[in-house]
Amino acid sequence: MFDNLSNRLTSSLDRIRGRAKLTEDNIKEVLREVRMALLEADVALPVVKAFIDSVKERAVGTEVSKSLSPGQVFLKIVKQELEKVMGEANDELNLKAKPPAVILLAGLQGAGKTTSAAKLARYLKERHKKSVAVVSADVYRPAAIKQLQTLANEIGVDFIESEASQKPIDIANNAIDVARKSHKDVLILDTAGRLAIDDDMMAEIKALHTAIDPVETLFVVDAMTGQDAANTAKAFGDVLPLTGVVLTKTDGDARGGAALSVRHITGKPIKFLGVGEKTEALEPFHPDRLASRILGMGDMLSLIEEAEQKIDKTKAEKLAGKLQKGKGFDLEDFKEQLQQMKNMGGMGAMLDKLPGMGGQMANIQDKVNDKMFVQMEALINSMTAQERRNPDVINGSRKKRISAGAGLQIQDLNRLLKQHKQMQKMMKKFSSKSGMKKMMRGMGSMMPGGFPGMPKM
Ligand SMILES: Nc1nc2c(ncn2[C@@H]2O[C@H](COP(=O)(O)OP(=O)(O)O)[C@@H](O)[C@H]2O)c(=O)[nH]1
Ligand SMILES: [Mg+2]
Repeated sequence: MFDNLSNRLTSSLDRIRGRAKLTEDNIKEVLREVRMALLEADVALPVVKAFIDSVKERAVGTEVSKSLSPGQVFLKIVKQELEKVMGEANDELNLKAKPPAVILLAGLQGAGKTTSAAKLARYLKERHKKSVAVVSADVYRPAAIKQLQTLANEIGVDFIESEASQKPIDIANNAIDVARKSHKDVLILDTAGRLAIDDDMMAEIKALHTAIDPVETLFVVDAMTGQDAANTAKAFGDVLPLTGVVLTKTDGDARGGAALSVRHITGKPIKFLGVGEKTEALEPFHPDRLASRILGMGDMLSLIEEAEQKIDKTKAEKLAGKLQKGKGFDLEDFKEQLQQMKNMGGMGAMLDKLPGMGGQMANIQDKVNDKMFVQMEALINSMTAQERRNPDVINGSRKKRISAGAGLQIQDLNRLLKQHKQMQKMMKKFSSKSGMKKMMRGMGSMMPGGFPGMPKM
C-alpha cells in the first residue's frame, strides 16, 4: 500500500535526513520534491498546499535551528504533519446506543459496501465480541441481497431476510425489529449505490437515514479513485451527517491520495481501510501508524496487534513451555511457526508493515514469496518423525530421499536446515523473555541474507 508515495517521499527525505544544517535553500528544495510526490500520489491540491505550508512554517522556524540534528527534526515534522492531515488518531466506531446500534453504509456502486458490511460484521464479532446482524436494502439488484447473505453465512453472523419488492425503509424498520428481538448489539444496513451521486440516490438514503437514525453513517469509497474519493465523500457529507469513511481497495492503491485527502476535504475521519477482497481484510485507520508506514518507518504496532489476534496462543505457550524446559526447537515446531506466519497473511502482508521495507518490496517479494513457505512445509512433511525431532540424523542418503519426496533439490533442503538452525539459535534467546522485537529479528535471520534494509532492532 502507498508504495509509490512512500518511495518518492523517502528518497527525497533521505537526502535531508543526514544534513547537519538546514538552510532556507535546502528546505525549499526538499519541500518542492515532497510537493511533487504528493501531487503525483493524487493528493488534492488544497491538502498539498496546507501540508507544505505547515511543514515550511515549522521547519524554517526555531524548531529546527535549535536542534542538534536538523535532518531528523525535519523528518519528524513531516511525519507529524502527515498524521495531522490524516486526522491524528484513530477514530473508533461509536456504538453507544440502545441496542441494536445501527450502522448505515452508503456509497457508489462497486465502492465495496456489501463487502465492507461483511468485513465490519466480522471485525465487530471477532475483535469486539459483539453479536451482529446484517441486512441488505439494495432492492435494485436481487443478486446484491444474495451476495450479502452468502458473506454472512461465511462469517457466521445473522442475515436478516429482505426482498427486492420491499421498500428500503420497510426493510430497515423490520430489520431493527428483528435485531432487537434477537438481542443483537449491532445491525449493519447495506444499501444500493448509483453510478454517480444523483438526486434519487440522495433522496432515498436521506429518507432512510431519517427513518432509522443510525449511530454510524459510513461512506464507503474506493481508494483507487484518488482525490475524487474525497470529493464524492464531501458531496455526500454535505447532505447527510456522515460519521466516517471506509476507504476500500487500498491494497491496489499505490498512490495514497485518497487516504491523505479525505479528512482535510470532508472534515470526516476515515475509520477503516479495506485491504483486500476477503472478509478479514479490514484495518482500523491509524493516521500515526500510516504516516510511519508511508515514511518507511514501518508499522510495528499493527503487526503486533495482528499477531496477537491471529497467532494461536495455546500453541505459542506450549512452545514457550517446551523451550523453557530446555528442550530444543525442532522441525515440527518450525513447521508450526510457518503455519502461523501463513495465518498472518503470508510474508507480503507482514513485510509491508516492517520498518525500511517501503522501497524494496518488489525485489524481496520475489525472494521471499509464499511459495517458499509451501516448499519448506513440503520438505518437513517428507521427513520421518525422528528426523523432525532430531535433524542432526539427516545424512546424505536421507537428504536425497527427503528432497526427492518433496519434489525439490538437495540445496533446498540444505537451506531449510540452515534456516532452522538460525531459528533455533534465536529461539534459545527468545525463550527466556519473550518479546516481539526478538522474534521479528529472528524471522529476519531466517530469510536468506536477512531482510534487506531492515534496521537492527
Ligand atoms: N482488492 C479489494 N477489493 C475489494 C475491496 N473491497 C471490495 N472489493 C471488491 O470490489 C467489488 C465490489 O464490491 P461490492 O462490495 O460488491 O461493492 P458495492 O456495490 O458497493 O456493494 C467486489 O469485487 C469486491 O470483492 C478491497 O478492500 N480490496
Ligand atoms: Mg452491494
